[in-house]
Amino acid sequence: MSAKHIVYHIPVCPFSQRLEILLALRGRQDVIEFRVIDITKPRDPALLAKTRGTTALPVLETPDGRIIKESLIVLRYLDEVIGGPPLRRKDPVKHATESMLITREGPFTMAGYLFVMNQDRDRRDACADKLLSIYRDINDFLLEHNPDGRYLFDDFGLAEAVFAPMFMRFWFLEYYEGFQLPDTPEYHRVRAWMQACLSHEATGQVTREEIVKLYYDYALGAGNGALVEGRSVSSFTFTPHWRDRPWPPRDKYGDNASDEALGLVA
Ligand SMILES: N[C@@H](CCC(=O)N[C@@H](CS)C(=O)NCC(=O)O)C(=O)O
Repeated sequence: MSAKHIVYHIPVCPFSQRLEILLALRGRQDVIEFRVIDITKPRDPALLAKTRGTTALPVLETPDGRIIKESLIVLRYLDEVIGGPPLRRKDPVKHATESMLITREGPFTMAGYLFVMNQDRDRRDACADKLLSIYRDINDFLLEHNPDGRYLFDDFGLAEAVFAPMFMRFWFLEYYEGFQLPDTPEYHRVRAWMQACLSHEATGQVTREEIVKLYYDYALGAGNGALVEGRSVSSFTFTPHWRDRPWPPRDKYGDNASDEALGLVA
């Protein structure tokens, strides 16, 4: 791959991190020019014209101007066009197996995001149960295909690049919901997989502190840079930098913190 591809993205976005993980694994961060989009501001009409009106990111623009959307598709595309050992398994049965695991990412992501965004304390247990049922399903899948390993197969591959960013985002559940995987056998295999993904050197693009601070508004039910009632700055803002802000309150069901208390205004 010679000419540069462009990826329009939102820093800290898990879907975009999938692509960053692939580049880190290949040591080829040079092949993509990442252009940062501020989700708290109106979208540039020129970009909207390219995407034909859709706003979800990441979006990849090929050197000849074609637009490719959806992180799983962009990931598979880049896996093919960037030189080096592919993330996807070459063996057709193994590739089918990793693809079956990847079909779980949508429901998994949805369950985690609905949980963090839930504002009704009485629905908390139902949200946790839903997410735990998916963890158990993944646990069972991993036991079926590689009972004694850490990854789905021998090493970090396509399924790991897809799930690792979500395991990291779900640090917001630990912080805002006190959610932990129970220490019982039905979660041991998925916990080992999760830990292997989180400790892999190619997944270090974001930190727990960054996620907890930026996703505070999600914990109040406001996603995608939307403003929480009574606030004038989104927790997704670029300035002040998240490092310079205090940790948000853990109790998402209590009083909402102000812009000032969150360190969002000078
Ligand atoms: N299914 C999409 C989801 C992408 C997505 O939801 N991205 C979020 C950022 S994490 C986004 O762009 N939100 C802003 C918007 O949708 O306008 C993918 O895998 O690429």
